[in-house]
Amino acid sequence: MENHKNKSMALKQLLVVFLLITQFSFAQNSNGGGEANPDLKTNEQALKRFQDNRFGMFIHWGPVTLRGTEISWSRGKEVAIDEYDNLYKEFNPVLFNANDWVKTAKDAGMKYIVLTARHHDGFSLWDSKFTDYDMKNTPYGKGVLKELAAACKEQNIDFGLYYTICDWHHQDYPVVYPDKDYKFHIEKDITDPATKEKMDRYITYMKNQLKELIEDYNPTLFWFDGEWEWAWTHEMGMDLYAYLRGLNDNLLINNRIDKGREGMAGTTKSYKYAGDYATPEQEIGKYDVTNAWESCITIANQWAWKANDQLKPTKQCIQTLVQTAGGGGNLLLNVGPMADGRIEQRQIDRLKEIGTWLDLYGEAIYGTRGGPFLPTETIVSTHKNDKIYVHLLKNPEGNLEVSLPKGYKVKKCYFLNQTDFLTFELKKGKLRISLPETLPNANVSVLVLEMNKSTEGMEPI
Ligand code: JFZ
Repeated sequence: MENHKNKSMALKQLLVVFLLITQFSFAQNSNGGGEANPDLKTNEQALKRFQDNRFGMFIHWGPVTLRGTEISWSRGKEVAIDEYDNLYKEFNPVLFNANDWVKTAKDAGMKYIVLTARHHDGFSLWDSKFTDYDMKNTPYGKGVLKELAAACKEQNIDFGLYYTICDWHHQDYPVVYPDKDYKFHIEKDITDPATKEKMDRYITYMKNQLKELIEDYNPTLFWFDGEWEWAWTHEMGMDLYAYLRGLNDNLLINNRIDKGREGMAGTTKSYKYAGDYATPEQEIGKYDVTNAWESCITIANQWAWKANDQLKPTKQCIQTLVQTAGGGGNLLLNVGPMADGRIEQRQIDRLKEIGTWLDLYGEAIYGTRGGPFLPTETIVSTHKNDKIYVHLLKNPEGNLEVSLPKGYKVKKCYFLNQTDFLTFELKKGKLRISLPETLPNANVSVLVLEMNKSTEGMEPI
């Protein structure tokens, strides 16, 4: 009897622990300002718009494209520091045309762009009042953000800015990188008064620049980066988040503003950290339909432009897009424009091919959420209203079998953009669809399952 009682007590305790864990994982990325700002939640409207967009263009660009080496990371490596830091004196992208960039994104089916306003090399792509190391002081003579923001507005594309926390060029930023003495790898003490004083000045510089960006170009989101160095703390991250939302409450801010990111997987460690969405890098995020996330992936190998950089095949790009959507996330596909200001024709062509697929199948991507079927090697799924979209990554050859959650029935089944209905049978909760030998689309074909009721809140299966 006593034993039995203990057992049920233990079970109850387990249940409590389980509930606490699931509660926290629900709260995770919608935590907005982190533990220091419990009332500052993610702007849900901004988040919904972002998630509905599903597909965006990342743009890494700057004077380094004159050399074709990687942005910031080649400074002091392939390109000597002194040479790198003077490249801007030759940077003259006379063929830059904001409307062309935005049209390229639009033709690819992208709904937003995120441009590196400032990367770790510290160069500002706009005319900034707070530094001379900016576009104004290039032979080009002016910033590029004003035109880009206007082009986005005109073509109905959301305008986001990447901004790095670490700046290896700024005199007040206390981390030296690359560092011949390997000091980069030694944990330094940010509470050391002299270091703290420098960092405080640097934070003021960042806040000034960010305020300038908000006031002059009105971005919808900030994509922070460079948070991993020792000079940046959890407290600074939460403080900066609150500062920005104070300037514009509609802003969406990624999780790299704080210290909560778990490596390249990009998930947020816990609800304590600030940030509105997670940022897996160069990989497709894990299935997560509770916490918002966005994978950033390069169309070739380098973030910044490189001559003859090998492009990913069209099929891989499209499959990456459906895999992110099917996993519950966005895809931010990166392109690197050239030093003359144009996006390479090869990249434009590749993007156009993705856009052609989206012209046909966009219904199964935009405004959808991931699931309910968990991703496999053969399928991923998205859903919206009373429809489930099954994206075929390869030909299952013959029949496709999936389990349906209780209470759901399939009314009709057909390929998106095809009029013929497919035959299917339902046995013991298992749906079996007979497929033709050849699928309608060589990249990804999409099946539509019209259900008996709304798919919202459907459990993953
Ligand atoms: C970061 C940037 O450094 C990179 O240039 C690009 O902008 C990407 C989107 O984000 O990626 C990183 C960050 C840290 C390391 C490598 C890549 N690291 O610590 O080795």
